[in-house]
Amino acid sequence: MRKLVVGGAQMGAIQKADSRAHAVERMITLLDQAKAQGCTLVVFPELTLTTFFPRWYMEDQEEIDTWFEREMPGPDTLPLFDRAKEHGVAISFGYAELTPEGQHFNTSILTDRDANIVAKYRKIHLPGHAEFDTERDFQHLEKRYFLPGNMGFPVTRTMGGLFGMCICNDRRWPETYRVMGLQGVEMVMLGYNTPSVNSQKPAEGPEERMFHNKLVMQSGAYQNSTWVVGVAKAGVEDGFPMFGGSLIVNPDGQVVAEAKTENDELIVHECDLDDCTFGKQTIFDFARHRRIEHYGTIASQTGVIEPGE
Ligand code: ING
Repeated sequence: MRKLVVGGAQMGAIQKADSRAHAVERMITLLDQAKAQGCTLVVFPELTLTTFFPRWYMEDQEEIDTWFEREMPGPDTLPLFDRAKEHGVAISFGYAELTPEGQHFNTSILTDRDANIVAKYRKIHLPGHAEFDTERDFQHLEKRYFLPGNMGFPVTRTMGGLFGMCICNDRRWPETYRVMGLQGVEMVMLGYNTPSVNSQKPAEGPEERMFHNKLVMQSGAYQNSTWVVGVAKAGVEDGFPMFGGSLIVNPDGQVVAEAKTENDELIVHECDLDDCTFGKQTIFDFARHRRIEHYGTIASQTGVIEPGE
């Protein structure tokens, strides 16, 4: 058995005026709760240090850059790394990364239990748009503020298993899980900031969006026989609602832990990485069952090409 007690540290709303230091204090409180419940790994949301700023249209790059971290850990996040090291708890969380070369990414990291960063991921599937969209009830400008990730979907051997990360919209794309599945991933950690309503389809409310949220993470887990830990930043940020629904899914696709609120809330589950083995050796033994000679278009074609009339 390769058991580890995993915490999903859902964060409630972070207002535009809130400081990073305040967000980190809340993260540390959740980390302390996780330690008290025996967690050795805690997963936090996407962009967990600030409000979801891609909802705001900005033109001035200096203003945009105020939402990004130039170093990790930096002065605001060092207290989090120090407490994680003190507790001997590995952490994964998302933030906006500004590289020394001036590139902007929606990034997530994973540390070991000594607070050393052992893996980094940069969000590949960027939803939304790059210019102000008058048709939307609210903006979703990730294509304006971030570059697509340039690190692929890496899987890292750590804590006795194989761990991978993705971020928010990535969870809706089966390719995300399969590329990690083809590396033997046993736990996918992801954070998300998902509006409770569809800015382009007002009729699509929280219930349907929560259905999709669970559907994609349960499918990804089952079809690749891996654990999935999905953690929300939820609540109402400056009037804009985002849903919660943080959850832990086992390799059979079953939800084994789920948040009940849209506030700071810790969910915890003891995950046995060996539970991935049966699926990987039977129904999803990729080497025995996949027929890649028929899959070419998945990697060679971006959009739809319909058959001729
Ligand atoms: N947020 C949303 C997400 O993928 C979205 C954007 C919502 C896209 C609903 C499509 C449908 O959960 C982020 N940050 O990607």
